[in-house]
Amino acid sequence: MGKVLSGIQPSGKLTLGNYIGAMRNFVKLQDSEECYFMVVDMHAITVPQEPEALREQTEMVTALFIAAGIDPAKSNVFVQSHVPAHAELGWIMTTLTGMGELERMTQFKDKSQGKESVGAGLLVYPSLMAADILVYNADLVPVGDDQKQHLELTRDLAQRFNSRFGDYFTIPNPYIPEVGARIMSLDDASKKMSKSNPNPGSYIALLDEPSVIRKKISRATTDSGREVKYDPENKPEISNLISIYAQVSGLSIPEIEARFEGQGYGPFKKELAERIVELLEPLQQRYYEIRKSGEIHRILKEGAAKASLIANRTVADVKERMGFLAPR
Ligand code: AQP
Repeated sequence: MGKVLSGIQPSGKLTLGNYIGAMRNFVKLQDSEECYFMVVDMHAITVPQEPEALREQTEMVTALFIAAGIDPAKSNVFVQSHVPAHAELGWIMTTLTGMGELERMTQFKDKSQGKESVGAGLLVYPSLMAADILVYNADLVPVGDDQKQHLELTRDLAQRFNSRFGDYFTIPNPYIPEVGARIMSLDDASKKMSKSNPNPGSYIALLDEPSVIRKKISRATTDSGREVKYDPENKPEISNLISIYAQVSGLSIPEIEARFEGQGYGPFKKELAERIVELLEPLQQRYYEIRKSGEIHRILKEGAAKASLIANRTVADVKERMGFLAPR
């Protein structure tokens, strides 16, 4: 049984991209692996957050984990800041990371672009992410395509530590879906669907009501022409919608093309909206039941207690290897 670790930031309303790219795989892995799934609130504060919204979104993401099928009896579900070992190992990893490595990160470049002032946390975020993974000696990290570069850094840092201080860390591997690893925005297929996009029309939130989903899909940008044909290079907008259709229906791309041959974008979009509604309605129902049950805090407390046992041991081992004087 391998160890699996992943997290999602409570930095907005979770999107269909988060679900298809990451959460769905969390559920798949929990039957065969030892899993750690966390709400990464310390990553969320690398951009400004409203305190009340951060608290609410942290509960919301936890409840969505459970509603999506993560079973707290099988997986450890917790909040990153409830296990302080993440921050401690995060600092240690920062000291092993080169500035050039951080400045090269595409996500840092995208998120800092055009901003007058950028917090240092946004730059060092990948070192904390490395700590999140290494603190459990995880073998596998289910993430979307956008996190691949951060995972490569994690592997480099693990190897760097091992060569300086002796073999200790497992070198983790990404677990990225073959299709659906990068769902694009509904208003611009050159950008990935993102929960912090200020335009809510650019994403489907997992908690969007059916009428909102229908409206967002009907307004989604399409390319010129009317043929439902998968051609990401020349028709990126409709290709993105076709790939979402494939993800939510389980049909293959040729099957979808054949189904809508000669029908144009209208009927395709209508059916796509219905497929998304069908997928999300039961998830939403479970979400509201979980929120009402008041179970969230108990689940998080138990998850953090179990995670802390392993994480604290790792930090103690790392400090010993690095030469920190232990308190007596
Ligand atoms: N559009 C996407 N397609 C496929 N996978 C995606 N993920 C995010 N967007 C897509 C995957 O979801 C997980 C959670 O990501 P995160 O919350 O840690 O931050 P992120 O990758 O930066 O996701 P967002 O939605 O874009 O958040 P904001 O807007 O706050 O930055 C990751 O596994 C990610 O790959």
